[in-house]
Amino acid sequence: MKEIYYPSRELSRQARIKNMCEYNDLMEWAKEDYEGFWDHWAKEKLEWIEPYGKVLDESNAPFYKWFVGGKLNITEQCIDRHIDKRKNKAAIIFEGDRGDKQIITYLELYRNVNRFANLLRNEFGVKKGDRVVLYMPMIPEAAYAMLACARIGAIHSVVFGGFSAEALRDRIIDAQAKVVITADGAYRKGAPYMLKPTVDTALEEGCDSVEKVLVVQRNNEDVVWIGGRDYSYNELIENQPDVCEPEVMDSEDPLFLLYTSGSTGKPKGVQHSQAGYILWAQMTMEWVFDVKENDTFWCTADIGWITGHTYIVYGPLAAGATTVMFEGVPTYPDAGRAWKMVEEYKINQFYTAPTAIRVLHKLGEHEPEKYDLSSLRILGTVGEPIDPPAWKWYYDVVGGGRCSIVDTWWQTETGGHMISPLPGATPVKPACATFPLPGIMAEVLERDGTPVATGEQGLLCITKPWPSMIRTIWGDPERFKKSYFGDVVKDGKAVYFSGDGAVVDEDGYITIIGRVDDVINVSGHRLGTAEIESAIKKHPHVAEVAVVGKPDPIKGESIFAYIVLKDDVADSLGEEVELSKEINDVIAREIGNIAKADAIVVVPGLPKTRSGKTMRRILRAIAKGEPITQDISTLEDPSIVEKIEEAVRCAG
Ligand code: 6R9
Repeated sequence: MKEIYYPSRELSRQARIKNMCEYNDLMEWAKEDYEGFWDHWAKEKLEWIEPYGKVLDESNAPFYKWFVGGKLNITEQCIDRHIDKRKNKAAIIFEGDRGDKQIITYLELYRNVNRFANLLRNEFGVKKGDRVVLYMPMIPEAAYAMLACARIGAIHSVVFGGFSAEALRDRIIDAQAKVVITADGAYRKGAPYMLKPTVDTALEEGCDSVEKVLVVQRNNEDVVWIGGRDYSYNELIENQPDVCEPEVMDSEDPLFLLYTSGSTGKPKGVQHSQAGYILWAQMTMEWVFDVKENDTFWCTADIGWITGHTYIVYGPLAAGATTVMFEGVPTYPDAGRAWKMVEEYKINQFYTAPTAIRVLHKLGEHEPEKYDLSSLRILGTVGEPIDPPAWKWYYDVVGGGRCSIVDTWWQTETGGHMISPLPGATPVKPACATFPLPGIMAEVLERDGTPVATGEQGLLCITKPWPSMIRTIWGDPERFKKSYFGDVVKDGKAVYFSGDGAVVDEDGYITIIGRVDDVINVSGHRLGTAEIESAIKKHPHVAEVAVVGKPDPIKGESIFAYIVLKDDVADSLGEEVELSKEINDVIAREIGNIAKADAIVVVPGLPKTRSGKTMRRILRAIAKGEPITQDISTLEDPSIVEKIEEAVRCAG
């Protein structure tokens, strides 16, 4: 039996959902009248240009449509509607790596976004439906660029700045982007780093769709300019008018693509649409973070991930809150940086990943005590399972035992939170995501759709469509169906399977175990084993490779690669250290530094079944140093297991 932490009376009193009775009522309402439930919120929360006719169209499942026929522009939801009441309120507080600061009011945000939108529309000819790739640092212009695209109906696709030129190129080509927006570079740990050269390399091959590159000058380091292709944002923005007519968008028009890793093949362009996404982004800000008029909200994610999309840009702005954007890292110049910022800006909600919590804990266990963190009310965690010690430290030391912790489970595909405690209502068990949010039908099932037995691990599914869900995979509707609706059938209907395993306890609490497919979660970053393997295969000496995740005390998981060398080199190569370095260089080139392997072990072969399938479970067990419990007699060559164990022992 785990300890239970109840929300303080103070937090419950002021929260929108104040207790479990209110939660149950909302859930009952959604169960009894699903469409009525969502109809209510869509009418209450969203600014419509034209009303929708139908709440949910399930006729072409799983290609669900929400708020069918409605017209809106979500930048009006995020900006215009706040101008009357909040024009002088801070929309974005920006803190640069080196401590430089900028406050952008809602009125300034309005102007900056409108001017940016005019630039794209008038100077670059970007139209509704065109794709614009962003390869940006964490600066306000990144948020302006996303919103400017939304203003004119262009589909943005943000690529995380840590991805390599090859990875960027793949995404540009898949999206057939017309424009790339980047910066010369930015600052990290006190020093400039560069982005534009990576864009230049990406565009060297196969990116014929790209007509123009817009460069924000952030660090003013020298970059190469290609005439007729590259333009300076800082120069072009000067002459743009302050007002840009918003494009009238259909509820279901695509808003953005965000590439994420799956268990097979190349990253997939997760496509989100307008109305449903913004509705849930705003509602979760209100329900899960209980954001209030004078709150200052800080999510430490990068805008290159879904967390940055929904909880730095769209959610906080739709809710009319003040959102903090930070260019640097929370450990520079020291482990107190984040806490110093909390004190200075009187942050009320702080949202980060377990990896960051573990690093900050390790580097500065008592560091939070040096700062006044009394403004904090709600602490959030996301991206990977949190372990009880990290949870406890977050609760006791960062939150001073006063704050609610919301362990939010969700995914790129879900658009916003799915399972999370409600800060004023849910009695929390440490390191447990607790219950689905009102309106979200999350269940832990067996493959045949029956609920899993209490305490047993099952498949985490969402059994009814929800407004902010993925609409399709860009350009590959079949893959969309197969990836998400191909595994679990409930009552004769294919339901959304997340790829995660979970357990339900005797009180109905859901604990997320982690991915049960071939996706690895390193520091909260999702990486496909297939993707890393195909990168490693580009090394000329590699014949075969299998990659697995190994539990890591800080990063959650680390990457462990088993390599089989080609026959002609196998004997002559003695230097594994050199080879490891070369292989990691290949990974860095093909994907980015975040996908580098922590261990690379040369083995004589892989454990394969007679049908040729690699038994990853065996490889995972060996990486962990665990005894092999599964039956290996069905392997093509059972003796290989011992040889692999031996190779790992020698390498270790
Ligand atoms: C938002 C985001 C999604 C995967 C997801 C799961 C893991 C996210 C979690 C969590 C345990 C949580 N995950 N939140 N695991 N507890 N609170 O991270 O999206 O990058 O698509 O990753 O992250 O494995 O399937 P994304």
